[in-house]
Amino acid sequence: MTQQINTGLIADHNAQAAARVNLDYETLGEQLARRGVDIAVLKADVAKFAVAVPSWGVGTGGTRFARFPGLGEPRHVFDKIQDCGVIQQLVRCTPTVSPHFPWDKVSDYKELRQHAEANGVGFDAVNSNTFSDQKDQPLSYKFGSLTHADAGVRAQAVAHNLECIEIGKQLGSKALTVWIGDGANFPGQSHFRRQFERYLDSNRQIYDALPADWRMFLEHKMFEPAFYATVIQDWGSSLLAAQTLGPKARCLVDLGHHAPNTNIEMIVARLVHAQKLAGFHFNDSKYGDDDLDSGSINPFQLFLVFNELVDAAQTGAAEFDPAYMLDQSHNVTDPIESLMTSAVTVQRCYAQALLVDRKALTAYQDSNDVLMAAQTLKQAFHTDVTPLLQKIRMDAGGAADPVAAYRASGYRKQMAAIRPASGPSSGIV
Ligand code: AFD
Ligand code: MN
Ligand code: MN
Repeated sequence: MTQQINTGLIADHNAQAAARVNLDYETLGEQLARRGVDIAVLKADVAKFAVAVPSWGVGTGGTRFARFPGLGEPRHVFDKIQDCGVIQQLVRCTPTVSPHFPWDKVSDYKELRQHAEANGVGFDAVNSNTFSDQKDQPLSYKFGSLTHADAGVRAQAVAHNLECIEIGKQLGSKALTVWIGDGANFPGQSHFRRQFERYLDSNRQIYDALPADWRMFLEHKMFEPAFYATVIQDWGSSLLAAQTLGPKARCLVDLGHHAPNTNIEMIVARLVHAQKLAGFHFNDSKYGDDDLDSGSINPFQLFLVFNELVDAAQTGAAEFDPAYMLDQSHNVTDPIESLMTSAVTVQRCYAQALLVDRKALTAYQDSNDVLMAAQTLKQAFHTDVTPLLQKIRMDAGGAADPVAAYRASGYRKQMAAIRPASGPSSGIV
């Protein structure tokens, strides 16, 4: 296996941190023992947690206004996979990459799979792209794709999704994520019901081509690029579509795809109830689809989402097997640093949610002790599980402090010398 970051450097970094981490871990263990929690059991559980990294996330993103490229950006999917390998090497909770097509198209997928294996990562859900036109594409998606009024455009969009499934099979994926930008920018532009029916009809053809052990993740998004109405704009439309299509279709929740202040954790609870929760695209936002680092704006919301997930797992909710992915765009930070930080943040929220005293919470809920119910959640949220996460990483060969080890490695500088600068470009969405 190719280890991009010198393993000796990580070992030295960890050796310097070991005494402090061990002491903090012991102290945390004592605190948790007083609450009836065995830290060793917690550690074993949290060590199993994994979140996928989006292949597009390791490149520098941009806004509608501009894209300011970073140093040593990946030139192609092989570079992207290598960067994802670095993330996994240091954080040890990101063993898979979610690729996006046609962006990540190659001529030899066996070679790509081997390259991923060599970099210590596998593949997660494949993502299709019918929200932008590609060079040499016969028909345009300007006015929609899977829901386009023209049957020819719909057929082209369906064919692209079928191709994604074929590629995914070769990469070892088990799911296809479908997000479309289709909708309308002006009242009257499209017929709401007919457009939704066309969505179902197109997706039916994709659904029918899914292998038996595959799932189809339907991702809703409130707005953008359609600013008046988006076909799958909310979890209601997504659920309706998933229920119409069948058991393999499920609803994917991207945290940035809701109106500000939406109670996302409650949407999660509803989707669990309906046995239709596909999984997540984690990111954070203040205003819209900001794609900021997970937990950077509202970590409590992320914790509350995990509170629902842990509750669902512990109560044995049916058909409950969510897929976890990051979906972020990094405009002003080093993407590798942001993705590592987010992966650890998501893992942290999972650990904190495991600390909720559920027996006590249920008793407080049933006796209408509102204040203590809220305090029970807060007690878990306020627990600093940093030493637990550090210990898990160090035991697995990762770094006590992934960002510090990454900076010390000089990886970005090395890449800047190999990978040519892409130069400033106009904005992307
Ligand atoms: C979109 C969605 C979706 C998509 C991505 C493309 O979040 O997951 O694949 O952006 O950049 O807003
Ligand atoms: Mn997303
Ligand atoms: Mn998004």
